Amino acid sequence: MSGHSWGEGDEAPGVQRCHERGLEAVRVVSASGSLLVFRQGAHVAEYQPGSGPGLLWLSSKSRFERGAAIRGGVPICFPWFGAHPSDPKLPAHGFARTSLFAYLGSQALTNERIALSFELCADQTSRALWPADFRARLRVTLGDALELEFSVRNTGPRELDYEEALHTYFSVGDVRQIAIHGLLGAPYADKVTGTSSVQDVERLTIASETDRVYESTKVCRLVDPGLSQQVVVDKNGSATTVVWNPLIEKARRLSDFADDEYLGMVCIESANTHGARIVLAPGQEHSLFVRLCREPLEA
Ligand code: TA6
Repeated sequence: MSGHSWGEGDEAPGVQRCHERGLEAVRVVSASGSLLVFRQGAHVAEYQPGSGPGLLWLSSKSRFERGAAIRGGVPICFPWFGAHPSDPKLPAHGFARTSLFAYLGSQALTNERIALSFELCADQTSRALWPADFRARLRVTLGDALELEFSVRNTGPRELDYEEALHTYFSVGDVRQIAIHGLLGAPYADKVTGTSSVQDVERLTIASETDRVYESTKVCRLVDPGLSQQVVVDKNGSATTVVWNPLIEKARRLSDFADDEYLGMVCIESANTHGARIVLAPGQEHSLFVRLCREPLEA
């Protein structure tokens, strides 16, 4: 799918179209922090809130080539999550993350917030992979937090049925010391053991390969003693929260993941998958909204 434009218009203060690692990108630098979004996949790759380390993890082994998935940041998974349900040759997590979005431009908003917008519309390439008509947009807003809104409109005459995720990779000090709060009581599918269970403790910690799909609409809090911070992951329009860390064995099997990098990351993904698919009638639209905010560790 090709984008329609590379944004010829004027930009908001601090916004610059650029090339990073050979790919078209948009960089924002403002009093609130900095942001880098690749046009391919409308992929938010870097986010640095104010001072302190970047919030998002990016593998040192990630590929940055047209059509290749970027390992880290916030991949957009659409219109399916994980492996394609019937064709293993199709890319995991759908085609949006390797498609060239159109860059629609930037906007200066109140409270010195800056918003970037990207769009992907169905075309013959996408229809060969998924026979549907859609208009997908990502709006990224940099302010005292990072807000991402992924919206899909059904522009065709038939019902649209899809899965989606903002597959966020967070940087952590040491994954063995973190705890994820907010999932207590949520049922989940454990993709490592193939079983189903319910989160029965408040603090979800990572001691082995973890790949869990929670039925949860709630706010999560990533408590990270290693970086002396916590990150609040708030969301709307998402019925599923996925928590993933490959730990060492799976990390070793991934070519774009250095063997010891699993220690410095965890995915908390805001999704609609595993029974929480989105179904849109012609003309209907759905938005998945995520707000990421770094806070000091609570005393
Ligand atoms: O979100 C968890 C997951 O589905 C895992 O099963 C693992 O495959 C991870 O995504 C990585 O996906 P990717 O396609 O980015 O390699």
